[in-house]
Amino acid sequence: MRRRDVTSVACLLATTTTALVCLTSPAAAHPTAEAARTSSALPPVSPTPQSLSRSGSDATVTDRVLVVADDRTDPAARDRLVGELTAHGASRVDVVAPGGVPPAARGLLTVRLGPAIRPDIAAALAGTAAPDRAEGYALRVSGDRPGATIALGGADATGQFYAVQTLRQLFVPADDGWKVAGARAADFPSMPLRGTIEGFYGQPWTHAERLDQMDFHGDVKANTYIYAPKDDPYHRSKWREPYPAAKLAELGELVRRATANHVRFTFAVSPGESVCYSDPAHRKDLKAKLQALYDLGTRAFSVPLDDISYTRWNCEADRAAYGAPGRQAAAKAQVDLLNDVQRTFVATHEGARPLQMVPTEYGDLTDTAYKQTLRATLDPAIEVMWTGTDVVPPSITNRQAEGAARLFGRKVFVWDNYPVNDYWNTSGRLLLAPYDKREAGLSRHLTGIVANPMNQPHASKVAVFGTADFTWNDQAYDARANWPRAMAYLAGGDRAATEALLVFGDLEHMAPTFGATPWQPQAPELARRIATFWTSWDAGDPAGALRDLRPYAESIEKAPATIRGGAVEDGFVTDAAPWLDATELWGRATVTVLDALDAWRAGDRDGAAQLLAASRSFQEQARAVRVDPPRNTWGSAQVKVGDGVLDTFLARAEGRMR
Ligand code: GDL
Repeated sequence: MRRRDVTSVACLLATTTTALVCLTSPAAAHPTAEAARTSSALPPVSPTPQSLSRSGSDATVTDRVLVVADDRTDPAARDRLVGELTAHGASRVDVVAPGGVPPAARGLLTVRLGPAIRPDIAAALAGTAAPDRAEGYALRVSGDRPGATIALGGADATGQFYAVQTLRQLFVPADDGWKVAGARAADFPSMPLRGTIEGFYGQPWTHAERLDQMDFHGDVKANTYIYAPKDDPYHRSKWREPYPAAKLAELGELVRRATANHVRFTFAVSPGESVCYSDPAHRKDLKAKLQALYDLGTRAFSVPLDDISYTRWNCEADRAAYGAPGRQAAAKAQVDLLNDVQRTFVATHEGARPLQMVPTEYGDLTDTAYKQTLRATLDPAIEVMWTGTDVVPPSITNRQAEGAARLFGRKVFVWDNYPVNDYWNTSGRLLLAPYDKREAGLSRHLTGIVANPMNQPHASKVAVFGTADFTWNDQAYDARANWPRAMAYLAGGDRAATEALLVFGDLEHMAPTFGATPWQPQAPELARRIATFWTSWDAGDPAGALRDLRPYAESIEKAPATIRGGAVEDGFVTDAAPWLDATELWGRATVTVLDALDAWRAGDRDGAAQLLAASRSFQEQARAVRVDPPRNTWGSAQVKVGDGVLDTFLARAEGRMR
């Protein structure tokens, strides 16, 4: 299991924001780390806790640490805790029972992990009560010597695991080892369902990529991963056929990895292309498919009915059962099937969570005979998904979510089509803008949100990191603050790599919709700097204009090498490879055009002409970079980098030299 030891605190002025951003950094002896240790600022924790404050002095991680646990302690939380302590200075971690703390424990760091109501934990929490909410926890670090104590108390097992995930982000480097920031937290998620739905078209993620995603979900306190890849034939076209043994074995491993991260592996089957709703044999096959996954440990199931034709039947029997095809008849047939699965499969299987479904009308707020039938007759226990308006919504508001709840007769579960890049407008794009434009307060109207990611799983983490933060604490969510933290996570806390990712992310910032207007702009930071450049240039200060823009142009050119330098997770580098290649060339073209402008300004027309020719050549090479082999449905495509901003600037600069 890959573990990122994101550790010490360092603050920097993020290149693309005006906010002071605190990042984790592995540089133990860094002067800013020393400052952070003695100041009262706590390291940033993501997702943002409902409450987090300083409780006193930091606790030193001693060479030997005691973990006090018993059979009510969540094993996954305990294992992760031991791993984190070992990675942060403990050479020996002894796990002992609450009654078995040795007298020699004085002077050792003691970490108490388990239910918040366990008496020794309740005492050590010293009034920091664990919220009585599913997945909630309380944490208190008391650094008073001798014998510093950390209490990690969960409202349930998942809460314990999340307490450890918060603790993981509180390690700070000390002169001769590690400390844990003296903090107290009382925390819980705002939305019950948080995570991703692998629900895109095109090449599904590989098994290894999914395993990595389960760890990532655990790290960001996301509890849901829905397995629904459109191009897994056994999920859709061959839904009646059982998985081959080898594939089933993989799914079993995935379920175990999900469980170890407190992620609900949610298995989806999409029968809508060929199902005969009224046919008992079809229903039997559907339940057999679910049963196979139940046997592997899956306890959450979904039957998506999106992207199918619902105005024709797949069999004559359905005409006899539900009447002439049409919206209302389709809803009747779907409800008949789904209620049957809920009542005779889900309700009869111990531990199974309510069935989830995706309606065929999933992306609008229009009342229709289809939705009327669903809200009147679909079992109230069933979760209904909804994508927001327009399939790829430019925003999701409280009003819209309330409207969707009214239409479907229950709070809906959002299938959020960001950062998915399987539709035509995303051709040649990575979508690296932060998760944004979802209104605070949505937790009152939704049961949750899952992001539909890109075919590139590692690159998707930028947006999913934000989705996890928003769904955990929508009131506190700040897209601009979240974005550098997401990049820092991908960069393992390395400052230079984080800054390079921010520069690169700005060039892949455009988020299209199905229509002509993107919902997030391309390269906003570069655009801002270019606007300033032309203002200075036109105001008669070309030297100042060049001096100000040049470092940023150089940072574009250098970002790919820094991102490839080792700190950023390998998968991201692989996902982004063609975009990194193109970015380096666009950066070189930009730096060279600035040199040309400089020569021109100094009256060196020949030099300017030569540099311009060199810049054009870099631009040509950049335009020739393609995504190949493609993972996406749009096939081979030209790689887009800062398009509409960078290329426009280069053309305008050239125009100035005529
Ligand atoms: C859709 C599909 C989804 C696809 C997305 C973007 C839903 C419910 N279904 O309509 O599989 O990835 O658009 O193309 O969103």
